[in-house]
Amino acid sequence: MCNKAFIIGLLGLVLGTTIASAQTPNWIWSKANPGEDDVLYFRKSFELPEKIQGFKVQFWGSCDNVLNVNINGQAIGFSTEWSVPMFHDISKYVKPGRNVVAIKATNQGSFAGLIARVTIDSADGKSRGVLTDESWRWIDVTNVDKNDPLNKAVVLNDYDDSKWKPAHVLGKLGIAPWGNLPGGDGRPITATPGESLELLPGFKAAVPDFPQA
Ligand SMILES: [Ca+2]
Repeated sequence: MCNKAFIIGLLGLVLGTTIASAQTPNWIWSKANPGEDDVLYFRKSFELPEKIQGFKVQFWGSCDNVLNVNINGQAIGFSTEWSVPMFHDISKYVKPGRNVVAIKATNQGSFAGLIARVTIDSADGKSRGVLTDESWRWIDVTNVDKNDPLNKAVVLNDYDDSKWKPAHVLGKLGIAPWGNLPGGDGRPITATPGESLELLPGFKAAVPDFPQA
């Protein structure tokens, strides 16, 4: 089964690489050489039009090592395993006008990075992405007590992050040591049966029978 899953994953990777293009987010952090126990907040705002009925807005993201995600001041979830990105429908958390994504990103040794994408699909079929890049801003809260009011303030929409620094871009999704991630192509993370794989012209899906281990 592992081998079959690997082959299907590989096919997905080929398709994903083709589809990615301009919607590819970046791994970001405060600097190229992270602190072993860095705790950072990142923020990014994006605008939605007055009428957002029928909009589907989704969050995808990962952090080496831990991320806690807030949308407009509401905690939507966290992940402690970078190889298993978060994927959430956040349509009910967004609103017309300015929206803010605030992420607490914690390193637990060695490499550190944060990657995220907010996909906005409007009712008329248009799609755009808010991707991690140098426009995201950060502060270092490694030495701020977890009970400090700052922790609650920085996730709120009206918090003034104008003095925060721009993120340092480590590279596009796909770089080492993380490689490609499930859902990195912007599609929902679901198991894909071999029969329903969408293939490029000239390709056929084949799942070889491997001997059982
Ligand atoms: Ca790490």
